[in-house]
This record gives sequence, structure tokens and C-alpha cells, in this order.
Amino acid sequence: MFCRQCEQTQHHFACTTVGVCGKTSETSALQDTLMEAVKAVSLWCVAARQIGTVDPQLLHEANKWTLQATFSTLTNVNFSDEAIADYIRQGVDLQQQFQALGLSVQEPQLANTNWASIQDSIEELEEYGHAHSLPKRQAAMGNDDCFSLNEIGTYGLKGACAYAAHAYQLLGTFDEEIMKDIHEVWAKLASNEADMEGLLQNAMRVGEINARVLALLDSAHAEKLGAPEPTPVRMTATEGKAILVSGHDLADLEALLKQTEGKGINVYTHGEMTPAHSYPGLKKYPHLVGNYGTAWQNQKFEFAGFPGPIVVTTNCIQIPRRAYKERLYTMNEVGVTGVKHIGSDRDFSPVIEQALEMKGFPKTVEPAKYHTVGFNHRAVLPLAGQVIEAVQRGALSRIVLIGGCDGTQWDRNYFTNLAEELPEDTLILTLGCAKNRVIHSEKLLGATLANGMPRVMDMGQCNDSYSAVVVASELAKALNCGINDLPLSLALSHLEQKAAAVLLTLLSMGVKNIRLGPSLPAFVTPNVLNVLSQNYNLMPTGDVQQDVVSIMEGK
Ligand code: FSO
Ligand code: SF4
Repeated sequence: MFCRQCEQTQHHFACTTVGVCGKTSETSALQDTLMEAVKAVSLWCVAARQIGTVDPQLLHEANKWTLQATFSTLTNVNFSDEAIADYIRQGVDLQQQFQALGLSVQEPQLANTNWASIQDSIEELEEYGHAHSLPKRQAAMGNDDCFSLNEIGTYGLKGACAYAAHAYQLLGTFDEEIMKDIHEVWAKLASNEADMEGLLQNAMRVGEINARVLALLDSAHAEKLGAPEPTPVRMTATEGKAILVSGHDLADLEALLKQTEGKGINVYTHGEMTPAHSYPGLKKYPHLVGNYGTAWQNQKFEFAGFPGPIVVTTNCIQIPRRAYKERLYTMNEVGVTGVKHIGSDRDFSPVIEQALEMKGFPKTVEPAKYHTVGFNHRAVLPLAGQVIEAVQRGALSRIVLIGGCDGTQWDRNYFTNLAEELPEDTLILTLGCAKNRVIHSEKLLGATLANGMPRVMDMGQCNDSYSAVVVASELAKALNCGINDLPLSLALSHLEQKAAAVLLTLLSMGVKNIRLGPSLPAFVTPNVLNVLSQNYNLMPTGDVQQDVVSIMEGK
């Protein structure tokens, strides 16, 4: 295997024997095959849209499959060889339906791969993946810098597909323009052409597509569940039977809340589900009692200690310990061999039965602790006047956004230290599971600015990154300046491909001076990094004290 798609990759080089995430060489090879199938189906979708007369049902199925199959290959999503092989087989079926239409296609060699002849066994599907591994594709392109740009586009587009899959979960429909663009970019990424300029533009196009996906997801959340509002969330346990929900998918949580109504079961959020408490359509359920645990990387201990079943709706899942495997349930694109999977009918009966059989929490923890979530752009923009006034009076020196992923590495403490070392007249916005590096800080707990506004405002899941885009754009408009002229700095903690998509979105908007850490991605070559530094002043996180000085100087 050779996988370097995420920040935790071995020795900041690549996982070559087994993934740091636990992914086996076999699963990795199957995922390589699946991604070749995604590109092949995308080539057919591009050709089909060009003639414009293809059965809409076939395109709908291809859209759905593209998003879900891609999502299954993100870091910490699917460790089940059977599930990945099923996605490949569905892709082969789609490809054959397109082939029967007699379309003409770019990259005919890939689009016309005779998958049918190799899909009899999982071993054959793996073999194909080994033959199309990253080093082989890199050698075929023959230019490491171009391949690096191809990888940047690939990982960013994986993240955008995951966000689009979330939007589909909520809406049940696709934005056809977005899907057309996603398929066109996969088709471009299928090419071995070492076209530096074209691949750089392609990466920025991924960022621009992802901006539209995030906007769609943002409106889908608000349309289905109401506008998020600042809401204190109980962070301590309540006596009684319990179910824990992790991942990002709010539609799944809503379905579980409906099915558990009146059953005497308390529902808790975990990790990236925490912002769920801010939605009127979810917080109206009194049995959504609070949050349990912290970020995804602590799940092995936290799930083991939870006295009820656990549902993981989307990323990030880790290969479970025996201590809780029997009460773990996956959904959607998530999969682990031997773990029960809730189907698309969202029938939670087995989860509910198990929760009722278990004891739950023996007593309510007192005193209770609370953390406020819900500073979505809809809640922050009404405060824009206060923010601008505070900036103009000199009462607010800078706004610092700390977003992205959390993870196990000790050097992610950079983000905690940065938040704690920033002067007291700075406002800290958090996003994604990186928030966990900030919200548990005793030093920042309950801190306020001179005008009484909270010093730390959490804008939501990484899925809510659109909030940062809206707030920055609106503040720039109100102050009649460019985004880069705002007293705003960004520090991104990246790990997986959703974070890559968000980074490309920010770059495509022309946002400069982003600090990226805790280390730079292994797939970025020195030459490509030079281009990104020159064009966007993208820089690695450094020494906290020095970075605080530079941030306060607007650098
Ligand atoms: Fe975190 Fe995981 Fe949301 Fe990521 S839970 S690390 S950017 O998958 O998706 O923020
Ligand atoms: Fe390694 Fe990350 Fe790939 Fe897992 S997803 S195999 S940790 S690079």
C-alpha cells in the first residue's frame, strides 16, 4: 500500500504497510480500485451530459454513487473490504449502463476498463488497486509537482464529495450544476497529462465547487432543522438509559430522536455532533440531553466508558475495541467488518432495544458543566455592528479563526497554546473538531470581551465552514475592505480530506496568510509549496509565541 492522503500518515511520508488509521493494505488497494472506478463513471457522466439525452434516473444513481463511494474512501470512514467491494460492483454496473449508450468518452482506456472480468473476487479487485497504486500513477504522470497538484485536487474533491453527500442526505436531491462540475473535475484528475497550470486551476476549481457545496449544506441544515442559535449544552451525564451519536449527519440524529421519543432513553451527542444542540428542530426534543466525550481520536476510551449503544453516522470512526464493538452501529458510508450497520431506512430498533437492556448512567453528575454552541453566521452577523464598533474603538484587536480537525498528535497542542496565548482583547472563532483544542481550556472557559461578548464562539461542525466564509465576506463588505485587510487571522489544524476541501475553498476566495499545521501535507512537494506560499502566503504553524506576535501584526 501507499497512502498519504491525511496528515497523520507514517513519518509524514506515507503509510506503506498498514495505515496509522488502521487501514490494511488490502482495504487500501480496494479503495485505490474504487477511486479509479469513480473516475471512470465520472468520464461517462461527462459524456452523457454532453449529449444531454440520458435517462435522468441513471444520472441520479451515478450522482449518488459518486458521492457515497468517494466518501467511503476518506480517512477514518470505511474499513470493510466487503463494503468497498460492493461500491466497486455498483460502479461497474453504472459504467456498463453508460457503455451501452455508445457515447464517446475522454480517457477511453480507463472508462472502458473491463471491470466485469476482474470483479469476481475481492482478491482480483485488490490486484487492480495494486496495479493502480499511487506510486504507479505518479510514475505514469512522470512529473512529481504535477502529481502533487493532482493529489491536492483529488483530496480536496474527496472532501467536497463528502460534504455534498451530507447535503443529499438532508435534501434527497442534487444540485445538478455542482454534480456536473464534480464529474468534470474527476474526469480531469483521471488524466496523466502533466499540465501544471491546468492542475493548479483545477485545484482552485475544487475550492470554488466546495464553496457552493458548503453553501448548499448550510441552507439544507437551516431549511430542515431551523436556523442554529446559541445554546448551552450540558457536558455532563444525566441519570438514565442512553444512546450516543457521533459523526456529522444531523438527519440521522433527527430520525433517532423521533424513534426514541417517549421511550425513556436519553440521547447524547459526541464529537462533531455537538453543534446539533443549536438547531431548533433538534433541541426541541427534551431527551437530547447533552454531550458526552470530546473529539473523535478519544473514542476508544470514551465509547468504552459509555453505558449504552453508540451510533456513528459519518467520519471519524476508529477500528473499535472489543469493549464496545458489540454495541457499536455504523451508518451511511461508514463501515467496519463485524460491526452492525443501520440501513438507509434508518430503522434504529436494534439500537433502541440494546439501550433499553442496558443500565445507562447510574446518576446525574452535579454540578453540571455547560458549553455554548451555535454561533453560526446567522447568529454572528447580527453581532457584526458590535464587532465593528469594538474594532474601531480598539477594544477588539483581532479575530482569530481556529478550525479544522483534531487528532492524536501532541503537536496539535499548538492550537490550544495559540488560543491561550492570544491577547485578551482577541475574539476566537472555532470550527470543526479542532474546537476541542480550545473549548476545554480552563483559561478560556466563560471568558468575555470588554463589551460582554463571549471571547470564544463556536461556529459549528467542519460541515459549517460556510459560516466563516459568510462572516468574513460580510465584515469585509461592512468595513469596505478586502478579506485580507480584515483584522482576521486563520490557523487551520488539518488531518483529513474535508479539511483539504475547506482549505482550497479559502484559497480559491483569495484568502491569504493561513497558518496550516501541525505539519504540512506529505503530498505537497517543495515546488508546489513555493507556489502556494508565493500566491497565498500559506505558511506552516511555527513557534506559538512568535506566531502570536506575527498574528497581532497582521502577518
Ligand atoms: Fe473532525 Fe473527523 Fe469534521 Fe474531519 S471529526 S476530523 S475535518 O473528519 O470532519 O472535523
Ligand atoms: Fe495513512 Fe491517513 Fe492513509 Fe490512513 S488515511 S492509511 S493514516 S495516510
